[in-house]
Formats: sequence, structure tokens, C-alpha cells
Amino acid sequence: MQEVRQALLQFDRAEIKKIVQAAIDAGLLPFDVINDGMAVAMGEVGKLFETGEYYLPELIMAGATMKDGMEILTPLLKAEGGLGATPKGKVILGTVKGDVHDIGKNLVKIMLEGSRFEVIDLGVDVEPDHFVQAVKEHGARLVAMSALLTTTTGGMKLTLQALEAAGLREQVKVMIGGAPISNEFANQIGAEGYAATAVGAVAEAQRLLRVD
Ligand code: B12
Repeated sequence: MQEVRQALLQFDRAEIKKIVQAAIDAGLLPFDVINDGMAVAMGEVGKLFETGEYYLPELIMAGATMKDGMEILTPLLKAEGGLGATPKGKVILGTVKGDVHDIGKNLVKIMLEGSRFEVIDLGVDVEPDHFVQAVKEHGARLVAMSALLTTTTGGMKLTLQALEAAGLREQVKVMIGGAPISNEFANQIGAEGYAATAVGAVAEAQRLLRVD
């Protein structure tokens, strides 16, 4: 696991896939490689950015290296979910307006799909109205929003207001997540669900849609 963290901290795009594969071959679980390996290193990169040791290019490189590593892990996580069974429900997922961070959101998507939710991924920088349109179009009962910047968390509240204004608030539950989000913040803006991790997002989706 140390090698995985090290490769990410050094933006070792040439080796990351081999190192991640070696971790899997050694018997580590894909999700542990993400949580205890890559996500820990990403947190470290964030701290180095905060203290001025890393700049934007380093953030970009770290993001790209994590995505490379995910190419090995994504198919394994999907395979764990089992195919063919009836979906548990539709989830509209996106990173809110003004925010382009999507690594965490993509992990939430993988985990939800692995647990047989149908996910409609709106991508990043999603306007409140786009969430509203998607709920209408797909008849979804759950909206999941991600934000990584304190400045973009307001987009979550705006989306809740837009759902309310469109008369959809009774029909959908809303869950939110991302590094600056907390349970308190979710309560404050009136979102029914919050989870700190992608695994937690699955449990939260099941709770909100009353499925197991
Ligand atoms: C990689 C990265 C980038 C990459 C993003 C690449 C990409 N495609 O995503 C790039 C280089 C683009 C980037 C840009 C910027 N970034 Co940046 N970035 C990061 C970094 C290092 C890692 C984020 C990450 O991927 N983490 C790994 C994933 C797995 O974790 P996660 O996203 O938290 O997701 C997990 C949970 O939160 C949860 N989750 C996530 N979403 C959801 C949703 C739901 C519904 C649920 C239930 C759960 C859930 O599950 C996930 C898995 O367990 C963080 C540091 C950090 N500590 O977060 C800074 C960080 C988020 N960035 C920061 C900043 C300041 C910026 C910039 C403004 C820099 C600049 N000056 O331009 C820009 C903003 C661009 C924009 N408009 O969005 C700050 C934010 C500070 C703040 N509090 O507002 C951070 C915290 C760095 C720091 N410490 O200063 N960044």
C-alpha cells in the first residue's frame, strides 16, 4: 500500500498501473487500494498544496495519476456488483456548478452501479436547472451531488431550491458529499442524506430509497 501512496505522491504515471495491479495480485481488495492507498495520498497532496509546497500543476498530475490507477480498479469494482438483476433505483449524480473535481464523484458512481443502482451521471459543473431537468426526464427519486470547494457548496442549496421551485421536492431525496461537506451542512440546507465515503453513499442511497 505504501508503494501505491508513494507512486501517487510522485505522480508516477508510468508505473502506477503496474503498482496497483501488483497490490491486487498480492490479495488486497480494490476498495482498500483506493481508500487506504490512493485517497490517503490525495489528502496528502491537498495538504502540500495548502502549505504552498505544491501548485496547480501538481494537483493536476495527482488527479491524472489517480485516474490512471482507477483504470485497473474500476472493472474489478464493477465485476463485484453482479449484473443482470433489476436496478434498485435511478440516481441523478453530478458535481455542482463551478466545480470540476470528479474523482470522488466517479467513485460514488462506480460503487452505486456496483450495487445495482442505475446512475445518470451529469458530469461536472452542473447547473441547478440541469439537475431539475434530469429528474423530470428520468423520473428519478434520488439526486446525489458532489462538491470539493467550499465556494461551490452553495450550488447544493441552489439545486435544492430549484427542485422545490419545480415542484419536485416531494418526489426526490437528495444526498450530498465531498471533502468540505458534513452532516451538519446537509441538515442545514435540508438534504436528507450525507456520506463521507463512496461506500457510505451506497448505504445512504439504500436507506433513502428504502431498498437493500
Ligand atoms: C485532484 C484535485 C484537483 C484536480 C481535480 C481533478 C479531477 N478530475 O477531479 C484539479 C487540478 C482540477 C483541481 C483544481 C482545483 N482545486 Co483541487 N484538489 C484536488 C485534491 C488534491 C484531491 C481531490 C480528490 O480527488 N480526492 C480523492 C477523492 C477520492 O476524494 P473526494 O473527492 O473527497 O471523494 C470522496 C468523498 O468526499 C465522498 N464523496 C465525494 N463526492 C460525493 C458525493 C456524494 C453524494 C457522497 C455521498 C459522497 C461523496 O466519496 C469519495 C470517495 O470516498 C484536493 C485535496 C483534498 N484533500 O481533497 C484538492 C482541493 C479540493 N482543491 C482545492 C482547490 C483550491 C482547487 C482550485 C481552486 C485550485 C486553483 N487555484 O485553481 C481548482 C478548482 C477547479 C474547480 N473550479 O473546480 C482545495 C479546495 C479548498 C476548499 N476547501 O475550497 C483542495 C482541498 C486542496 C487544498 N487543500 O487546498 N483540484
